Amino acid sequence: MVNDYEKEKVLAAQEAVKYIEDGMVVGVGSGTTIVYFIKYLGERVKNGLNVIAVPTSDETADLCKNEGITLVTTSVPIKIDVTVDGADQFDMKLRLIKGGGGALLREKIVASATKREIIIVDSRKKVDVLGEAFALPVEVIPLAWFKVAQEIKKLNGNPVLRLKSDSSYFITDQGNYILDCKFDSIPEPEELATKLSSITGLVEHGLFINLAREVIMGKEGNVYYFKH
Ligand code: ABF
Repeated sequence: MVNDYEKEKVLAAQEAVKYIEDGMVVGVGSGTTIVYFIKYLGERVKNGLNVIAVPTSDETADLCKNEGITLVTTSVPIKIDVTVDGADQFDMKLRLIKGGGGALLREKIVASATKREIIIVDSRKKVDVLGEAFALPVEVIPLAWFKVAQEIKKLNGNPVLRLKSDSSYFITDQGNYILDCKFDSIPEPEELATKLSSITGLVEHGLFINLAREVIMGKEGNVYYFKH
């Protein structure tokens, strides 16, 4: 039985796949909403659509391969026509928190090479202020995690090293660790993003600012568009 949020993800994914055209280079995000997008993209590819996909995680690459979607995995192309990705939170300025799935570094590299970044979400992801109900993920070099954590505390964050369910360290596709950093809220994401980016040993943070062009949200049987 598919619950309401799963239906919302399906609706958003079905809507986003309409924007993929023959001959496009398509960035493919990660996460449970994107699993639906890959399925619908795969259906179109089986019906003759010709695209090249740029995956944002090893898991996404495997899913695309299973659908028979052609991939570029060696290097991110300079120009990606459209990327469809998920998010953990978005606000009305289309600022995002991403990285709940641990793929934020490649997601951001792909987003930054993309002309049109489309975010697909269920209705739980829309917030007034980022960070109140979700810890901001940041990717760190393993050697530097403790030092980076101390510096994030000075910014009033509460960083926790991400572990897997068997208590071993969560390792990203690039071999790094993730710190999940709880802030009371993030009313000025641009300011925090700048401060985080200046910490040596911090590889990338999950604040995506000026990257998303539109958010497609499923909610109660309808699809809503947010554009900036
Ligand atoms: C990725 O998947 C992330 O950046 C984000 O963490 C997550 C959203 O996942 P879901 O679609 O599973 O809610 O896009």
